[in-house]
Amino acid sequence: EGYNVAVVGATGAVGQKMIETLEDRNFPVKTLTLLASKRSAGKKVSYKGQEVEIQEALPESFEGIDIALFSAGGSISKQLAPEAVKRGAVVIDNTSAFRMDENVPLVVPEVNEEDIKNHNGIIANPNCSTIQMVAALQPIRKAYGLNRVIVSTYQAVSGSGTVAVDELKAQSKDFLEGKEMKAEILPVKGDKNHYPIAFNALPQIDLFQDNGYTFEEMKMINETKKIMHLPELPVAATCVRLPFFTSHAESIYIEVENDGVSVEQIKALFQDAPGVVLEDDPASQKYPTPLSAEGKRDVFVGRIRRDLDNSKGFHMWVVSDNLLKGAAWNSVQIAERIVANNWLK
Ligand code: A2P
Ligand code: 11C
Repeated sequence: EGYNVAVVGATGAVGQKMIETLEDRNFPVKTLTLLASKRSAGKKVSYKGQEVEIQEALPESFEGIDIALFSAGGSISKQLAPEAVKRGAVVIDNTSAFRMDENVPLVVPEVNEEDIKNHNGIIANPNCSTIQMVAALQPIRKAYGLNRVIVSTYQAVSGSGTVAVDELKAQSKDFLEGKEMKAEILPVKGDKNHYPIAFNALPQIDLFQDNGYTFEEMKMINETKKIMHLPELPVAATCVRLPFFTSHAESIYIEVENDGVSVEQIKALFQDAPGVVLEDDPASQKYPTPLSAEGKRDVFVGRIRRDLDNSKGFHMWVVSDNLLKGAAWNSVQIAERIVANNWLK
């Protein structure tokens, strides 16, 4: 018994984690359909000790599917998600294709699980850097309100997919061997110029918009307002790619609404916040890092301190595995909430 589940983009950085997370969580899978491009058809992936063959993703692939997890890029979602919905599937889409569509709930279960029930077949999974930020902001917002948010990110290359991971490896090797580094993918495959990521920092994630912000920055800004149901919340973001493989880190400045909130009170909020773990003790040098968060489903918070000039201002450091809570786990978590609440419809 269980559900007929499809993963679209099964060979990708996120798709592989989706398969692992379904397995780790013992999700009630009746059949698992793994879909990717024609190039991957026939490759085999193991799931619970069984070999599952990858098939080319086509409209007909979704016949009989109950839940489809998409992570094969926005254009594939735009083409195939409506085909899946037409055939009765609920789509959980990990691309930016439908996130800002007002008929599509954009969900981080720790923040707005209830929005799932308004779905019309598609539920959007937010951008990875947005997810970990709103998970950390929600307990603070509930207790003390939020006046504004300013975030700077330190993002892993796996956010740009397996090709970017391979590029960082190749450049690192070339650099250490004294050879010239070849840059063909980052900062953005589809932009004109490419710069090395190895031993570097690139202040461009995704394409520049007319307002001077990148699309990644605008995703953090717009998605945060939608998920938190705070359309007027002032949010500013600077997104930077760094040369490590997994987990995004963020330096977040917030101003709360209430007066007289202490650092200890903010720390106490994270003691029982769902999905968020406090790792904060300067005396013992305890704080999360991209390596310490890798492979874990939680969002980790540390370095909480009060601003020296604004008594309502606080700074904090938030780290999470971009492929898990930022993508695969948040998607599977949405699927779990759908099943638990009978929201498949
Ligand atoms: P494939 O491996 O067959 O190209 P990543 O972001 O890690 O690079 O992964 C992208 C994912 O999207 C891969 O699973 C990739 O499959 C999949 N994909 C790319 N193009 C298509 C397509 N035309 N149809 C279905 N899946 C696709
Ligand atoms: C990155 N945040 O790290 C991006 C990847 O909108 O789902 C995820 C893109 C998205 O490059």
